[in-house]
Order: sequence, then structure tokens, then C-alpha cells
Amino acid sequence: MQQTLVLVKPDGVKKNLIGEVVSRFEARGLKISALKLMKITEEQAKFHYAEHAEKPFFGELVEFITSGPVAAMVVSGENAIKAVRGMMGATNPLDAVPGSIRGDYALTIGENIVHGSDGEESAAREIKNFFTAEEIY
Ligand code: D4T
Repeated sequence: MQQTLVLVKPDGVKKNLIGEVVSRFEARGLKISALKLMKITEEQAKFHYAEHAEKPFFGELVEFITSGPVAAMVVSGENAIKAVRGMMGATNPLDAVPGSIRGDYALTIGENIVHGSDGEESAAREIKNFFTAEEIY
């Protein structure tokens, strides 16, 4: 059993894709253990993207993720981290296969609809950044 942090980013929320993303996970057999619409603070964004702090696109990353509400969720299940990453598709939507979320709904790396944790350590850190233990079922 694994838990992973998924964000439907501001572009995905604007494109009315929250339900589509949630229903894909549910159809696959994954559980939604927590879910809320929220505006990420600059502090949360910087913590979330700490590994990219030195990258040239860091400023844009923080600006974009705080530009509007996101749908934050904890997705649970057997190998949930890998399952979700596979369903999201490659980071650059141009490399994401059709049938994946990014392959079906995105064109640019700066606006790629979803985020999913890339490992158990980052999942634990990211979940804590957005949810208290009481908010997770
Ligand atoms: P996220 O974190 O959004 O799920 O994306 P990935 O885990 O698939 O990819 P990442 O951490 O390498 O990138 C984080 C975030 O930065 C954007 N990005 C990335 C960007 O705007 N320009 C770039 O050159 C790269 C590499 C897209 C996702």
C-alpha cells in the first residue's frame, strides 16, 4: 500500500479536468484518500519544488502553481506512486503517450495539468505539505 500526492494544477482546474483526473484514478482501482480545492501559498510552493530551487525555471514554476486554485489529493493503492506516474505520462507533454493524462490534455511542459510524487520519500514530504493526518482517510 502506498500513498502519493497528486495536484491538478491551475491549468487543469481552469480546463475543468478535476473530475476527469479523479475518475481515471478511481477507474484504475486507486482510492482518493483526501481531496481539496486550495490556493497554494508561496511558502508551500517553494517547499514543494525545493529540488528545483537552483533551476532557471524555478520562479515561473512557483508563480504558475500559485496562480489559481489546485485540486490537491492523496491517492492510495498498491504501487500508487508508479501507477499514477504512468497514468500522468512524461513531464513534457510532447513525449507523453496518447492515453496518458498529459498525452491527452497538454502540449507544453510549463502547463502539464498534473503533478504526482516521484518516490516514497517525496510523497511523504509532499503530503505533509498539504494535508494534516486528520484530513486523510
Ligand atoms: P511534476 O513535479 O509537476 O509532477 O513534474 P515531474 O515530476 O514530472 O517533473 P519535474 O519534477 O522534473 O518538473 C517539475 C515541474 O517543472 C516544470 N518544468 C520542468 C518546466 O517548467 N521546465 C523544465 O525545463 C522542466 C524540466 C514541469 C514540471
